Amino acid sequence: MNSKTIDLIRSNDHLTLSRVISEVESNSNLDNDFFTNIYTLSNDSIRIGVTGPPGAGKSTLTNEIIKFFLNENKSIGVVAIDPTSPFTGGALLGDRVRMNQYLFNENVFIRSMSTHGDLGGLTKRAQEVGDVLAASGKDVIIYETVGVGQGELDVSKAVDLTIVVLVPESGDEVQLMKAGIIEIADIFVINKSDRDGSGKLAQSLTSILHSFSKKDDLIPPVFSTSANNGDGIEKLYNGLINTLELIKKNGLFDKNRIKRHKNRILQLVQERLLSDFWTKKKINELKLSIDNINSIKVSHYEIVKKLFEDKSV
Ligand SMILES: Nc1nc2c(ncn2[C@@H]2O[C@H](COP(=O)(O)OP(=O)(O)O)[C@@H](O)[C@H]2O)c(=O)[nH]1
Ligand SMILES: [Mg+2]
Repeated sequence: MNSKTIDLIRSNDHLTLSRVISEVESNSNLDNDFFTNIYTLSNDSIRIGVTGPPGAGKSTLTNEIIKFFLNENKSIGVVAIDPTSPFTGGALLGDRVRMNQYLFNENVFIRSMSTHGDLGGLTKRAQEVGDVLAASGKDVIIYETVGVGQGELDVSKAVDLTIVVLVPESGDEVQLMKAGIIEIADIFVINKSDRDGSGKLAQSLTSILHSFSKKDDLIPPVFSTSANNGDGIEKLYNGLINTLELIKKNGLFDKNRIKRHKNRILQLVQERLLSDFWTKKKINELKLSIDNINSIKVSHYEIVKKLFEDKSV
């Protein structure tokens, strides 16, 4: 990656962004230097996660939130990660149709990421896509993800603030607790509040949040919206800005970022160890030694020990 590419990213050239993001996704050609060079450029953006069940209205809501940021002269990057519908799938097509009003807007860049293949590296790659978008000067980066607390797909660990989107039918308090959403949400949205049951869910959610929070914790606010007609979005937007200010003031924002930074170091070390270890020869050697096993006589420890001892591969 040459310095011209970095200049193009910095100048918010969307074609270059697309190309570089594809490289991040396919893990090709990007070296240490590239990420080191964009690192200082990549810390100014606010990263927001919008997560919740499929069909809850996350894309519609994101689309509405974008309008408010644009009104404040902010630029936005969106990374949509949807395991249930990879690139060609229905929901993403829906996202594209809905969001393509921004196709020629240089202040909005929307990208879908596939979860195909290497699941383990998804959070890492999604973070790196965020780094590239941040380096292009986007003020806000929104990650839209399906579901919550699903291990590798848990983007809440990769953002400054997580919005959990529910619908009136999302279930009772016990189900919500089991789903693990209480811990990850900084803000709750009950979307589709044009439907029955929204008020009741808002009430029970608020009461769980109050009974479970510790003394100095910020209690996540609960907002009711109807994203498809814009109802409640302004309140949500103001709540979002307010929550950001609060977590910046109480130190949580910085604390989170440092934790994230440490995690990314550990993640990178793990990845390096794996890629250093798994040379082509090593992969072949493992395959051979496994293929040749036709009894259970030799201990698995012994076989693995040999793999690690052989420095010639
Ligand atoms: N009734 C109602 N429908 C909504 C609302 N928000 C979104 N929808 C619709 O719900 C469907 C799924 O929305 P989408 O944003 O794609 O959900 P996502 O899968 O969470 O991204 C679409 O048909 C939207 O038009 C809402 O507040 N009320
Ligand atoms: Mg969506």
